[in-house]
Amino acid sequence: MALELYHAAHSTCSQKVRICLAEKGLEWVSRPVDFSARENLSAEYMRINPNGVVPAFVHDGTPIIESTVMCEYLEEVWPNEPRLSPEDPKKRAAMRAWLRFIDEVPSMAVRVPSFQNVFLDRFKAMSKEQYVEFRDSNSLRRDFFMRMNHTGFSDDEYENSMLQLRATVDRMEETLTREGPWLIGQQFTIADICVAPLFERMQELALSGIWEDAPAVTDWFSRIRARPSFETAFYPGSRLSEVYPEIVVGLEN
Ligand SMILES: N[C@@H](CCC(=O)N[C@@H](CS)C(=O)NCC(=O)O)C(=O)O
Repeated sequence: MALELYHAAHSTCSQKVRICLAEKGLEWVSRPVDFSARENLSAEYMRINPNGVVPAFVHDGTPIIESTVMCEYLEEVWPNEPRLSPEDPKKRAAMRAWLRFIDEVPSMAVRVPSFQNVFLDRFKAMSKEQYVEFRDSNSLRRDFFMRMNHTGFSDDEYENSMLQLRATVDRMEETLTREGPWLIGQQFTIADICVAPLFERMQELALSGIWEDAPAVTDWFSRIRARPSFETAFYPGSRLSEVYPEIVVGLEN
């Protein structure tokens, strides 16, 4: 069964699907999407993912989009290799609540420091007119690029994203302390997978101080990083520090 993954090496949403694929031991065909060439907004790609974002995969000719939905799809089509969701409906509901929270809160919040501290230079290099043209070419993301503006997010917006990331850590710390070692107790699930690349991103952005006083989260992150699937998903060249070495190294100081 051919599984073609449209993705970007350093995109956190792509990384979570790649962890899931690696956990399941599935073969896939790589279809890289180049943001700088705006391939994500090309008519050809928009036929696969009308949201103009990565990842997406095409499985036996059918496009499947939304990274969390894609992880759940993999779980449904390949349920036991290994199982990555609980059988008990109450625990499944708890997992899905985490997935919703992860999509709505930290996945959104982490974009602010990512763009502010790393990707912004790419936009600053544009003239005002080029930026407006770029911003307006993507109606679904226009609001985000309005808020970022040509010169960066407001202090309030940046602070708000930090508070949301900290609230995520607090919620995870409480859950992991009460019923770890994973977010859904004994079972490693898609919920752990979906939030892990956000921690890797924060670490690369020199934001690991957000969880330095959260021992259960620190332990959770080191265990998830030690899984072979993590290494497979973060193949050489897929870390932010490899794509933007000159910027990310500067963040450490
Ligand atoms: N809800 C979507 C979000 C996907 C998303 O935002 N992808 C980012 C990369 S992580 C993207 O494609 N960005 C394109 C851009 O910045 O123009 C999902 O989870 O698949």
